[in-house]
Amino acid sequence: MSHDQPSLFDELPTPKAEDLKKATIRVQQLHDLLNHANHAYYVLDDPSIPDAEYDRMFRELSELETLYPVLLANDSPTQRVGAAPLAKFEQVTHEVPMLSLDNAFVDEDMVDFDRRVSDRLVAGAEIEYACEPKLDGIAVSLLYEGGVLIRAATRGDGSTGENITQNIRTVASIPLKLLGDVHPPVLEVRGEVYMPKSSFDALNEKARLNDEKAFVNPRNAAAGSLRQLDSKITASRRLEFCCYSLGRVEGAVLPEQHSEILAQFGRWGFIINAESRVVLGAAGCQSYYDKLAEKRNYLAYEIDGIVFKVNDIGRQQQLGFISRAPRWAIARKFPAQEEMTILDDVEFQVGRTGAITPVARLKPVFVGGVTVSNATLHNMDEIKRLGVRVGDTVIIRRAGDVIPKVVKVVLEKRPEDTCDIQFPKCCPVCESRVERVEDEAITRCTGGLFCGAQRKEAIKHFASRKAMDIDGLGDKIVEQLVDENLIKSFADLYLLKFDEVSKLERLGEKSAKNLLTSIEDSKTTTLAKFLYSLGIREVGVATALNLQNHFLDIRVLVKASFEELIAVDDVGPIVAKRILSFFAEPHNQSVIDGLIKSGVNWPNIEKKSQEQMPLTGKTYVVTGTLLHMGRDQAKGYLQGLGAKVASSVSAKTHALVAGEKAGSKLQKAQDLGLEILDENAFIELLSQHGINHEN
Ligand code: I6G
Repeated sequence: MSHDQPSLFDELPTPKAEDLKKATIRVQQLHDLLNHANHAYYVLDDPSIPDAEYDRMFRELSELETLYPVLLANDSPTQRVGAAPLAKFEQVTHEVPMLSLDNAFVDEDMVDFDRRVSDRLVAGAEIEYACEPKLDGIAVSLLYEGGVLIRAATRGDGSTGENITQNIRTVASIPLKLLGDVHPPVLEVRGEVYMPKSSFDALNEKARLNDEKAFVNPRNAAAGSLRQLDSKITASRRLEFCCYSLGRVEGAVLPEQHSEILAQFGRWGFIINAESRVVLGAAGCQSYYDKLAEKRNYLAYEIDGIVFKVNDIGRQQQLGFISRAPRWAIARKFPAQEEMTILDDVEFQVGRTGAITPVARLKPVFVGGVTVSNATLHNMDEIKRLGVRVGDTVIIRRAGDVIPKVVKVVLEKRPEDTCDIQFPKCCPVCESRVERVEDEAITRCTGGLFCGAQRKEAIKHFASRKAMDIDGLGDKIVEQLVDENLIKSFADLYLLKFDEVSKLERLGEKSAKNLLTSIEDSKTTTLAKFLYSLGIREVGVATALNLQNHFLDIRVLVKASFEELIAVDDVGPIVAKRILSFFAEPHNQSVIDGLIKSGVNWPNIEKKSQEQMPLTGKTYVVTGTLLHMGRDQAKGYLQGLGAKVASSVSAKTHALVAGEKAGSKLQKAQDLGLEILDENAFIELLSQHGINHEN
């Protein structure tokens, strides 16, 4: 081998001092630029530079670190992507123990807490409390020296935890270096690592698609993600951190109010909970609790209670501790969202589209603030994944307003006489054949409207507010009408006689008359509502409106080809196929003919010009509660202006219309840096285009 050629074993050439100096300065600049961009994006929700610029700077920094390994620092933004896997976590001793909090379960516990605090302080005046949501995550301690994150640890038993520094470095909202120029030489920040609801849903959805075990709740998902020896896995999970207290501090004096310390943490680059407030006395605590209890389901993250702390640090010191818990703080808990109970039986329900869903019949249990005796088991795949049997002890979860779910079997409590769950061989209602479509987890009854269950559900849907809007035709009446064989198809509704209706249970003469008037009134509708009411699979309110605006005339729509259908906004190949097969079915054609013959009608629609469709090509999402109009009304306005209305936020979304209590969609839109219109801004947009929402 020629001596001119560098050998693999040669030392790397020493960089020229001048080049190294230049690189050092640039690396420092890139650290600052990337740290600020990261803070703006993940903490302030207000991106300061385009993603592409961030990526360019990130690449430049990585290249410099490869070229000059001496410049690769632990607090480099490139270290957020994860490092080499560990063999095990090292133990860490907390110099200031990480304590736990006393709990309050009922209103009176809070009054008692406030009284205990006041009595000890002999204060006279009402006590000021700092309050904030108690995030359902994992408590961690972050140690900064000279403003640089040098160690992160779990709480463990409060005295000893595990060193999870590599994993914590991957959490984007944790500063690797504190912002600002002045920070204590030693600072320990404590708080909660948690997984936002939207990230949890996405993670579990992926797990289900890959036939992997889903996490029971966001807390377990956060814990599982932090417990990874391979920090690249942690980096792939979207975790967040919210700080809530101070641990060790050396060489600096911090503010004398807890709320001020939090504000200082914010200036150093941490997320401070946006719901944090300071209130006065037990009454202030109660009203904060009530407000947050209402807001709980709409928050982007799960909380299991509220923490109240005496705001004044001097008073905290006066109060001190009692057996491992501070006397100056308390966690007021919300009703638990998970409980254990027994699975007594599994029944199979048939829905509007024939989907057969296993429903768990449970020993009644109080969970999430209500008594639950039924929970969904989704489908047979889910039953297999859970490994559940009748007689098992199961964990039920009811988070927010969603249907309670069976999330886990407690195998240790399994008795000997549990029974296997068998899927019915035929429809449990009409005994028709059942079929499982390839690639779908759902098994369906093939009976169509012959099946009483499907008929009931189809008619309930037909009569519902967003469909034909038949006031007074509630579920119980539909069930009686079908059971009494008074209606077999939608059009039969328009043939109902007073004598038939008035003899139904719970319907007097007056209600029967009113019902017949509502049925008559429903005949005049819109094409979109009519299409939605037919219950074509995959055709929701938004798609029905798109179909109406595109085809204008039902005679054109029923003859549309696949190519013509996929030219409609938001109609993809799957939806197009569903529409084609619906209109190809002779039975459905006669249902439509029958309804039109009964007098169902809608006004003709004129094709709008381009000027009347100024939002063409833009996709909007509407979320939260709008105070001046319904969400469907808002969607209708947008579609009328040519916009597409989608149900979920993605990079393709142009803007989000966010009403009150907007939850995870708002969070995601903020994450993506999308335009967000509150209700006033939306009303302004409408009025710019000549729409007055009050008309
Ligand atoms: O576990 C906790 C959750 C939230 C806390 C806490 C907190 O403040 C919002 N604060 C302290 C002081 C402790 N645990 C010990």
